[in-house]
Amino acid sequence: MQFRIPLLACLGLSAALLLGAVARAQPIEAPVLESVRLQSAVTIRATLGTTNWIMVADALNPSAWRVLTNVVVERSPYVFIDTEAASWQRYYQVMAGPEPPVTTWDTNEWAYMPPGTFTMGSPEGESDRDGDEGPQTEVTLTSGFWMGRYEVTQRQYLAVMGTNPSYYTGDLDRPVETVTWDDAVNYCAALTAQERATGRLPDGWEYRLPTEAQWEYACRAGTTTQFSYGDDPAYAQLADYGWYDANSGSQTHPVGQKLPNPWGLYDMHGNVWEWCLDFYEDSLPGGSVADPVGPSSGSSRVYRGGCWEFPGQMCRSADRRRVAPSLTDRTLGFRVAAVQVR
Ligand SMILES: [Ca+2]
Ligand SMILES: [Ca+2]
Repeated sequence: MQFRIPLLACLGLSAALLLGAVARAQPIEAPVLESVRLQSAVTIRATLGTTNWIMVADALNPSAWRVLTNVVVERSPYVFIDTEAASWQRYYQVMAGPEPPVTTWDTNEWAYMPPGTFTMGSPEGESDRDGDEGPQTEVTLTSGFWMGRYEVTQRQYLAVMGTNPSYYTGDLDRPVETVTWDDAVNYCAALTAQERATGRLPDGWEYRLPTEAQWEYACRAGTTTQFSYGDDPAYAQLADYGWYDANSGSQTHPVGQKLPNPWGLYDMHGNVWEWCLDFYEDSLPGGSVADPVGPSSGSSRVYRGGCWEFPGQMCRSADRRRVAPSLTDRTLGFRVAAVQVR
């Protein structure tokens, strides 16, 4: 008699994956179930020293691949343990990375955004589109960067800055809000100084607000639809991915409670709006551009992604908002990128 535990696997693009899950049969004695596996062990065979991305998809939706993490293969075969909940019912594949990114960051907190090209802005026919979401622009980001999987929490802000300006207190895992653009920039600078002092931040890297293009690239995660999970003109699925006026109960919520986007980022749609680095301009540049940083001067800064207080249309991937950088609001927070500066 055998016990089979339902692990699902599909073979990868560049290396075979083996998922082992069969308890050893004892043909004569009564069967004993020695352990129940709650995690998946994924075996990778690949060239030593190469970086490989482990991709996962929900068993019910195998087309929705996302990057779980990247690993540098130091021996082959290499065994990777997926520690996330419900890992036993996932599909896996592994893809070769373009080059080894710096692997300083804890992949539970940070996701690597590979260099690439995407279409920024929305098509003219997109439902509930605003006029400043065009013309659609082909944007190339020539460097990979790391993006916080979560909005900066009150716990993180308090640890770095020593204060918590937030309106919705009572749970430090809620996102920090009621921060000016300068507060957000100062947090990034303080975090950079702190992590440099401890030797955790590699030379040539710093923490920064994402540019608006980096933010939308990370939000879209390879998608071209209204949301990173597809088109949803009636906002029928948005509650699975974010907090907005229809489901928030008029307040922020602890980060990371909804489904992530395809690159493993949480709350890119809703919860708190997120400051970006750029000054606001009422149109996109159009054509093809590389590493855009927005206009060189202006009176307002960009913020993106929708929030708990406003309708679903403002949570769309392309939606843009602006405000004076000195303003604070209980709907407005930020997330941090780690970028290479030289
Ligand atoms: Ca958000
Ligand atoms: Ca807008």
